[in-house]
Amino acid sequence: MFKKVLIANRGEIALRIMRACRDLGIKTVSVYSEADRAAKHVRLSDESVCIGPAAAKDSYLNISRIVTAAEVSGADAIHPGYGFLSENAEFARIVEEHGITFIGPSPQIIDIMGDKGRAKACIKNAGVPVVPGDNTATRSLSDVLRAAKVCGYPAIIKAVAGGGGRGMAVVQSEEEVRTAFPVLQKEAMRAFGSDDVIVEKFIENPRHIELQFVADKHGNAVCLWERECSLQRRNQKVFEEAPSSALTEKEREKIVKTTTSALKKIGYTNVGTVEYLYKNKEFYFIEMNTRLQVEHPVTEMITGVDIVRTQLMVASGYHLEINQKDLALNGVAFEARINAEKPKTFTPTPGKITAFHAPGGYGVRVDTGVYSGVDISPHYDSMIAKLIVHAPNRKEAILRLKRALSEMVVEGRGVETTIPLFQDLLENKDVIEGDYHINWLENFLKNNS
Ligand code: MV4
Repeated sequence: MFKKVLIANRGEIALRIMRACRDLGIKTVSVYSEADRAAKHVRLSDESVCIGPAAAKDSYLNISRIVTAAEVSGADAIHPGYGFLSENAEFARIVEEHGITFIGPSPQIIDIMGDKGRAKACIKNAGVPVVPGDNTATRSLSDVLRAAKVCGYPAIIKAVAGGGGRGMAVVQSEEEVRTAFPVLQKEAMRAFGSDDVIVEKFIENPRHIELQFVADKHGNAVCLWERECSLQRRNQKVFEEAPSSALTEKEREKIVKTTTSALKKIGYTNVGTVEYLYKNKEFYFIEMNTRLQVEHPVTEMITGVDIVRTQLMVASGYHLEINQKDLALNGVAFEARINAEKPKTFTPTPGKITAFHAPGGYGVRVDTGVYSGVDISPHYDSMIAKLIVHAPNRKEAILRLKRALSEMVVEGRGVETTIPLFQDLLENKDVIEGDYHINWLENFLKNNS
């Protein structure tokens, strides 16, 4: 097992990783920007290294500064968390070249899964259902027109290097392809350095269901069931639940089996998430995330598996301690992302938190780096806390989440939060019944603005 781990992240996820390390007797090194000098993850780590000014490009995204911090502190592994460099294959490669373990999949897998065309071809080849369309990357208009004709309109053109909803265009006709494609190419080249695209059949109003899995270095892989992530706004997840209320036992068993055998075939190691669109009882692979995700706690609550502890164990060579047939699926968990944003427009409202009281009680978990007196910086995401609840069934989980939200106090000069949004959502019939899809929240916000 590692002796000292450097956590190349900040906020709640840095604390989450630090706690898993300390529970295993591993020393921790935190890194921080000048804006995070008073952050909680700095206070709770055994050592800390200032890696630069507030701007992420000069701190949390700066590969040489983070690797240097690992070298001078003598860390034998680096955990990237999520966001920042967590899916940067070059970072993973440089870390490994310095004889430090990158806690995550191999750089090769990160490279493949970071390219939508290669990821789709690889996973399809391993037996996973994908969206109909041509996976061959192209930058030629005639190829795009031909591929759209084959899969039929509406189609969606996706930049292979795109992600998180950027670099996509839905087209209803050949004329729209001719207009949209050159614009998408220019945006993709500027944003991602590649204008290669793939074309797929556009799936209208699907659910977004993702499967969490863990894999060791000895060929074992276990799927920790699914998460329903359809309540999103502009590709930002807002509210997640596990398991999905839309799946039957049989459907769950089938997609878990298909996904797990594919992961073993491609030799995946550490943790990851396979993202599917789900419509009319069909699953369609869209992306694989080669990192720990924000919403991992809902999976931990229903399985009892500490996913970060598992990451540390398998990264240092241990065999998985769990197997699929014994894996629990207990109850229902929800995660509400409490952000420093206006509840109706999601406009960030950074500022100093002058009062913070987290809810508690049975089945309530709050993952946060916030405390009274800390500044929510405009340089980073506006997350205040992840409020997670767990209960024997969905009805009681909703009641518990409503109760926890009513206890939560977040005050600050000019600071608003998304708490009222969740209180409204939990009164809505569709949400109470779990009857929604990826466009539901945007429609709700439009109708309730
Ligand atoms: C799609 C799709 C519909 N049909 N692909 C959004 C970003 C990336 N995760 C892929 N995305 C989509 N791909 C086909 N063929 C709809 C989306 C999509 C979406 C997917 C999941 C969750 C939220 C979304 C919001 C907008 C679009």
